[in-house]
Amino acid sequence: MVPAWRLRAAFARRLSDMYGAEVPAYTTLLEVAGQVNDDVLSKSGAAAERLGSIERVTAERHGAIRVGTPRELRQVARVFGALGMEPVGFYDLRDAADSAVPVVSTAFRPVRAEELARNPFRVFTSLLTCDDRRFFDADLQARLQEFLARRQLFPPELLELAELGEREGGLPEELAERFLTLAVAAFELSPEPVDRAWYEELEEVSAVAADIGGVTSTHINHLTPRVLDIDELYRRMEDRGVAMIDRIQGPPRWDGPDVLLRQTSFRALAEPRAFREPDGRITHGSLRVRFGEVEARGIALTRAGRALYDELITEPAEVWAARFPRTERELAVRRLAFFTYEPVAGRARDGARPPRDLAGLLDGGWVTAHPIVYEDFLPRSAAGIFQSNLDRAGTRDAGARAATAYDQEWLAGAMERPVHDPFDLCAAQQDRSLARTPHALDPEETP
Ligand code: OOG
Ligand code: NI
Repeated sequence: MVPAWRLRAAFARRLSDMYGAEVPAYTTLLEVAGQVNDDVLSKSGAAAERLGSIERVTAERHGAIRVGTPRELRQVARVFGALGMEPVGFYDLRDAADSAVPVVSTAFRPVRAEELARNPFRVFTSLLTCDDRRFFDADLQARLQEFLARRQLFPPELLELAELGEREGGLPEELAERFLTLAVAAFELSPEPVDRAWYEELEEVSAVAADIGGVTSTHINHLTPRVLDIDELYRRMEDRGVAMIDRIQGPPRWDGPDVLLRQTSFRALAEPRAFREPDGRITHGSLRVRFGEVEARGIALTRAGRALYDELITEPAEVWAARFPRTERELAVRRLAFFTYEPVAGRARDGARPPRDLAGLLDGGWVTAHPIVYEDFLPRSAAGIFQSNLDRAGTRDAGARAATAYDQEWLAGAMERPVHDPFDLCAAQQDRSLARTPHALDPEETP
């Protein structure tokens, strides 16, 4: 039996090999990321591994895919389910960008700490909002939905294997091989000619809509490695002549703790594609859709920490430096970030009584705090990544609305499975660690 986590690790590896063969610039990115990580590790030693072992960080990737219908989303959830990846979080990108990005999204990923440590592969997954009148009029919506209803992204054999794998928590060796082959193939760029007129009609509205609903298959849109120093990586990519987008998204560079997520990308590259012209001829052209992205991860913030982040991120960097906590201790004591807490063995030997507040326990050496890594995404960065890779802004009718009220509950219903709340997952992990600590905190001290 091949357990889900081994399927996940193998899937991530094979997807990476496939994507490297399709997008050579991705291989350059991996090379530079590997060099930066080696350098940070030899310079900083153990500190470099505070937010994950170098094995985890080296293998770590996130992918992005985009689908057209709730049915396709339900199917993709089943494929990821067999890989031990569950939907976490709800992101509405429709208002987060100036360009037309008519999607709502979630991220599929492992949720338990042991599973994340084995392989944290995650996929940012977006669903086209076909019934949003700001983007699609009734006629276009009808034709789009008809087109999407006719296509099949995942062969029935893949879905059956996925169902079996999810039910059993893994697959027997032979079926595992078949499942992985079919799953990787489902995310490959299809050689099927693109209907030029249809693609261009959708592109007028939104390049994202064309990428999703203008073709008969889905594909991995980017695959993102994790790097330990993203500013250094940015410099080295530019030195190699790769034009990066003009900034790193997320928290500013500073000498305090890394929090949440910093990301940057290079522009989409023109890839050769076949087209079917209106007169039926097949021609060869190119599309600029897929790009390269890289990220650095930091500590997960609590709701209060996130509110502070959202407030300060719109301010100049000096305001951030003046107001955001500069140490992990302050993040912990002010309950702005998530940690697991571990009692220090032997500390009670001299008979002293432990204090009952977190600051006292930390400062007196009774417990140590280990940061919980942020495993999710940031809507503003995600929208920025979408937008920076679009040639055209598309169109949007500001007065109109969607027929469906898209939210986390709607998404869960569409997938027929619960969507986890990222804050709740971290809080539960922190609480479990505190419950194992023999030091009782005052009730009002409980994080
Ligand atoms: C997804 C963009 C969002 C991220 O890392 O924030 C994303 C897409 O382009 O489909 O991947
Ligand atoms: Ni991404």
